Amino acid sequence: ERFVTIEEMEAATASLLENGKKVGADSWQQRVKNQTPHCGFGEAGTCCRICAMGPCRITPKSPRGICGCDVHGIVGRNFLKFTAGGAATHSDHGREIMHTLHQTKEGGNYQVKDPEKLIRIAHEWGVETEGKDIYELAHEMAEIGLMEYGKPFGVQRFLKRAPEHTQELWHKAEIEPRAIDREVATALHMTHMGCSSLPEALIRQSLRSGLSDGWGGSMMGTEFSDVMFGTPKPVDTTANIGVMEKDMVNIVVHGHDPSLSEMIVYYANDPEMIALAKSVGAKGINICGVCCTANEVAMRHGIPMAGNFLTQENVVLTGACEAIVVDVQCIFPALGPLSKCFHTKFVTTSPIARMPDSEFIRFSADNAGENAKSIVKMAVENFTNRKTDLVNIPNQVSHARVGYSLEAIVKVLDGVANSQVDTFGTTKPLLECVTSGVLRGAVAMVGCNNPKVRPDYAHIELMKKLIANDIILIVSGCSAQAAAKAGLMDPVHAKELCGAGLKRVCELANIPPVLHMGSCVDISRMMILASELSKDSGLNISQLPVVGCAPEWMSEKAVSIGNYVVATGIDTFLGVDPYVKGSSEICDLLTGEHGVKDWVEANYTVETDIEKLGDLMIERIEQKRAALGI
Ligand code: NFS
Ligand code: SF4
Repeated sequence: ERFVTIEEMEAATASLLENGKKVGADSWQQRVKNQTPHCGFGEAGTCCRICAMGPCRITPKSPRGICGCDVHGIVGRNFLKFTAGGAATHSDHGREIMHTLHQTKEGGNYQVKDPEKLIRIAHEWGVETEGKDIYELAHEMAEIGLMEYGKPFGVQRFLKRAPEHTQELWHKAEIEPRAIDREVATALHMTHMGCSSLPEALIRQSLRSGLSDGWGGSMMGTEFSDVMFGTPKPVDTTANIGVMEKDMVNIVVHGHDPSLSEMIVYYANDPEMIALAKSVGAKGINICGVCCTANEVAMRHGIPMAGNFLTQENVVLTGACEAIVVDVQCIFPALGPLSKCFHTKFVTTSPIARMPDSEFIRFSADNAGENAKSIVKMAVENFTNRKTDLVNIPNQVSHARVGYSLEAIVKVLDGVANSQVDTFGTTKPLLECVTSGVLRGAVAMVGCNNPKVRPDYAHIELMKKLIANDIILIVSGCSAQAAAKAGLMDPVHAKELCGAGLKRVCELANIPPVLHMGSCVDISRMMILASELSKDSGLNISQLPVVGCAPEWMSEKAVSIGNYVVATGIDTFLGVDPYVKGSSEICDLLTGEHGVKDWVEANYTVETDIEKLGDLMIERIEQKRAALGI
């Protein structure tokens, strides 16, 4: 199959829900019905429950809370808290990676696979590398990186990667992020009862704590994951629910930190484990992924992607999932009771994400090998408990080429470069395509699914519309999986959906029109790409015909991302309102001409009509082109 339509995917989900009914399984589709309509105060952001005099709800009759806070202060505080939650989460993932880096050793569970990248970052950070053993350097870098979380003075080291102009804007706006934990703590301090209720101050701190994520915690997560597990290169894989194998032991990895999934992948290839799988009647062991973990292992090992956020229950509903192994973030607590309806083992591994009805196998750098092996073994032994009459794997699989790290993009661009040698190894060939109009621009599409938007529909339809208009897509997170499932990353066929210019670029560079850049922490890669484009063109980031989009976002992390993408100078388009519509002042600051736009030269657009959202992005890209006279 070339392309899988949204209707076909929905039909597959319907058949899986039927499967679930046979065993009395609950589903998010049902729970959405139970929760609708949502509380109007919560949706507008006008409910405050940060002190015990409340909760206070703002209405025309009661325009202020008991403390006297008005609606703008309440909405602004809620927005900042939401951001801080996301920044803390991404950054803590980055911190775990730094701890893993600190545990690397020759021949150990974790090693340095990209020493060149480690040395490159060490030089950037002014760390002496001469005469040092690579593991000695890794440990030193880990300690310095961990200090970025709590250092008493100074700002984030990676800010220097941004163009000078961007750094100046941050400095002037007083939003350069200091220690990462400090920005989270400052946000929580500001939002305590009786602290900040001035909208401008709350939004400035939202940008600042977002930046501490994108140019701090997430960037470290990405960069040092590459150091340990390898910098992604283009690799072919498959996506959609049909990647689960009827005759094999299926282990689904779900969550975010590659420290877990890398080890599971390793032991699934262990001859001893494969022999064990054969001895229980399976043809082998099939690992597939869900959510950002899927992105991590797809990009580095070509592991198939079974689904994204709102299809996480589907993998269990196939009746063919021996184990779903999770670490942190975006894991439905529903997986506990759901797995009980089938033979599936639901294995939690992190003290950060403990859930009822799961088997907890605590995972850490020193026991990673043993524990990964015992999880794989548990899954294999569970194969014989499968109820064959409940097995239903919809036959939907798409081909996808993934693995477009910045390093990989620069390399493929050499394919479209003209003979001028000075363009090799830079983003200049891409800029040439944009300047000449062969490409109109680029959209960074990211983020989750949300039942408020027809799941995957917005991602897929917007991408199709954009590539037909010669706009190249750079994607990550669950958006990337939506694209892969639909066939939009098919290296052979996806270009058929493009306008003539983009099609030509795909042919020359041998790339799909939708480039998979990784997980959500990898949106930091997009920030570096934008910076490189700016430096190579001499334009400010905000002048580039590039916008960001999260059409179906749902998590706190997504709001943190939105804030750092905007703060980096990239206009950002959302398909779901971040609970701010209750305050005209907050909306003006975020979406108007004289709020964040005055500080960082970019702002938000919120539009829940997806068709319109696409038109607005194209319009913005064309405006930026017109302003440049191209
Ligand atoms: Ni991103 Fe990854 Fe997906 Fe949304 Fe969740 S998996 S970090 S938050 S749901 S894109
Ligand atoms: Fe109400 Fe003010 Fe307390 Fe919020 S901080 S719950 S608005 S009294």
